[in-house]
Amino acid sequence: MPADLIDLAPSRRSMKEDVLEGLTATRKWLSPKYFYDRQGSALFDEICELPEYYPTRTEMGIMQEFGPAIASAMGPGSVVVEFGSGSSAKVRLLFDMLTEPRAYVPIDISKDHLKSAADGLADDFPNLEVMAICADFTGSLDLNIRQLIDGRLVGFFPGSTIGNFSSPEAKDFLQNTAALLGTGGGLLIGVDLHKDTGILEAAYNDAKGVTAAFNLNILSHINRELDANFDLKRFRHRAFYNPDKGRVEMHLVSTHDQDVRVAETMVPFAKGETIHTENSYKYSLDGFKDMARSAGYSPRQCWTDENRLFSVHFLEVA
Ligand code: AVJ
Repeated sequence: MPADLIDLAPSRRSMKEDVLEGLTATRKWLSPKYFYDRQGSALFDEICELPEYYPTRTEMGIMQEFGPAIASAMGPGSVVVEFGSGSSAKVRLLFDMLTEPRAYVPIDISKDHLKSAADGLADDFPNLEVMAICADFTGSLDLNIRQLIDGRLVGFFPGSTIGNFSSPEAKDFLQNTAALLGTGGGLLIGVDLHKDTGILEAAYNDAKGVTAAFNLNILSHINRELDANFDLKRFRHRAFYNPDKGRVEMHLVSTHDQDVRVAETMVPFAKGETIHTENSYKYSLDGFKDMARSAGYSPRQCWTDENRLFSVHFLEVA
């Protein structure tokens, strides 16, 4: 049976406003949410398989190793709400270990990808009610899931997607999810940890160039969606660790002086000027727990791999 889909996708107009705001700023930037068109979502799935990209494999290892403890923290009969579900690969691991999960509510901005992932999951778990929601989960989610489905709401936010947010944004996100999940609700969240710069920089500069293609694809997405004329051969991928900010930054560097048209606006680039496309913040275990507390959660348990590369936390709405 195909999954239900509720479409709250943001309009084209808001993408245009966002993109032009970023590209007309003194230091140009784009929101990483625009990486994820069909092609970008597929490239991200490819990144997750790369030997240099440790987060996916490490997080899945943690979930497998501590499966029984995670399942008992989440409890039986839960409604799993996934923020930024993508291909829904990790949640399969979760459904294999949970006791009688009641429903799955994947929320993602990429509609086609969301629909096919939700249908696949509904096929493979016939007892599970699947209700997909196409929406931008970075906004305050004006959604009453409890009205749609009953059961304990447990959020799932794997992959250290929270790393894309600055600390006020991360705190906002946690506050919004706590409100959405409600008293008694929980959140299982993957958080990437501080580590050696060499490991971090390799993870965002893979030898096959998949991360570079993923970064550049944001320009194709803008070309198609906003009738722009970026020449992808005139931009280059750059990623590095910024130790002062505790984050990996990705940029697109203009290799020439050039003018690019985006909708009706001409955007000038100097040679060497960059568009800042992503931040990926890294945390300490205590730093993350402190933030969770300040946002209205009680940290209950956390699990890591033996090299302390990555962490998975279970929080309860306080
Ligand atoms: C999905 C935001 C967790 O920051 O590691 C992977 C995205 N960017 N390679 C990350 C990403 C470049 C990823 N997150």
